[in-house]
Amino acid sequence: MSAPPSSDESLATLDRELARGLDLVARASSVEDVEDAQTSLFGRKAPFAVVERALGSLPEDERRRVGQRTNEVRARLKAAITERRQALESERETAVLELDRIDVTLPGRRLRAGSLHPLTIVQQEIVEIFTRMGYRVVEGPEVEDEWHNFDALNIQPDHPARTMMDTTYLSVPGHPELLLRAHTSPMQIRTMQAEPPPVYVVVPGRVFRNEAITAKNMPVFHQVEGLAVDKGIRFSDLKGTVESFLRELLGADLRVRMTPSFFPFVEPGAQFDVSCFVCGGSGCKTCAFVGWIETMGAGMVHPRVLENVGYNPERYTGFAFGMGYDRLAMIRFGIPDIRILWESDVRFLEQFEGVG
Ligand code: FA5
Repeated sequence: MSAPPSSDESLATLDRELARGLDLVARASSVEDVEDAQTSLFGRKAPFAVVERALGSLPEDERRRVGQRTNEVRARLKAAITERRQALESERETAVLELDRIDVTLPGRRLRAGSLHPLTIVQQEIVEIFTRMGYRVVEGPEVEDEWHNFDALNIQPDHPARTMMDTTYLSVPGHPELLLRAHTSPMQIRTMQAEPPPVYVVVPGRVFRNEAITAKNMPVFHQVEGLAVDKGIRFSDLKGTVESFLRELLGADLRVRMTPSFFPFVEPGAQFDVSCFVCGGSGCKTCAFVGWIETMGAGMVHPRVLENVGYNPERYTGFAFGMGYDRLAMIRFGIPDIRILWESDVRFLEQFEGVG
């Protein structure tokens, strides 16, 4: 250990430390800098501590002189440290306040609202129109069995309709009959099985067919099924319901056409077409030059279907319809190609902001 400093050495050290300390504190640009300066000045190994520790070994009068000076220097340095710390703390507070300042006079920032997808908009519109007419909304499974998708709907195993709806079967061990539903009509069966008549329901949902993609066809598309079974329901009820629905959805000036069609689960069966939204009926590429666009299949529920679910066809009659609403969305918004609905192109989707 080196010898303790003499009183002259100690006084010199105190002067040096005072100058060094004042300089350090003045240059501190953060509260952390001030704390570092404090440690450097008053830490256990700092020159100041050495001087303090040496006081005891000085003769009486020198000790008083050096001790007095030590107190003065400590007091000045501590005062400088406190002052600088306070100044920096209040600077920091001002900066934070400035950063958080809310200028209530600035105009608000507009929140960018997204848009509903045109398919969602049309589905909601369809459902809303039928709900107003007193129909309930139900949904059903996308994975179906052959009985609900075909047999119960009077589509026999060798019936051409079974291949017309080119169906995707699932390979689930022990369940050879499982498939992705090819239409929403199985929900006719499930609804009637679950409750007694009268029944008024619409069923929106996704359906699947093994089909080539074209401007009007997708292997995955959307249908809304409708079913009304009650006492005394007639074909004219079907016609009136569908016509007023189509006019409400697509416009009052639209021409609606009903032509005969065949589906094994209805008798008689029909198809509803609307005048082409592009050419107005004179014929163009969109309507394949016929002037009309097919919107849905429909008809009176086949008595055998009613029997299949335990309804008495002598007492109850009903109608059903099934519309592809991808195509209805195309008509509703003038979309020339079904594939656009699946591309998620933001420039296309942005056009629907505020609609629906
Ligand atoms: C059916 O699916 C019957 N279940 C409809 C029905 C219900 C008839 C109740 C009678 C009573 P269809 O296969 O025609 O029928 O399809 C109905 C609608 O789905 C068509 O009018 C069409 O708008 C739409 N559609 C059919 N295939 C496609 C496809 N690949 N892509 C887009 N839409 C399609």
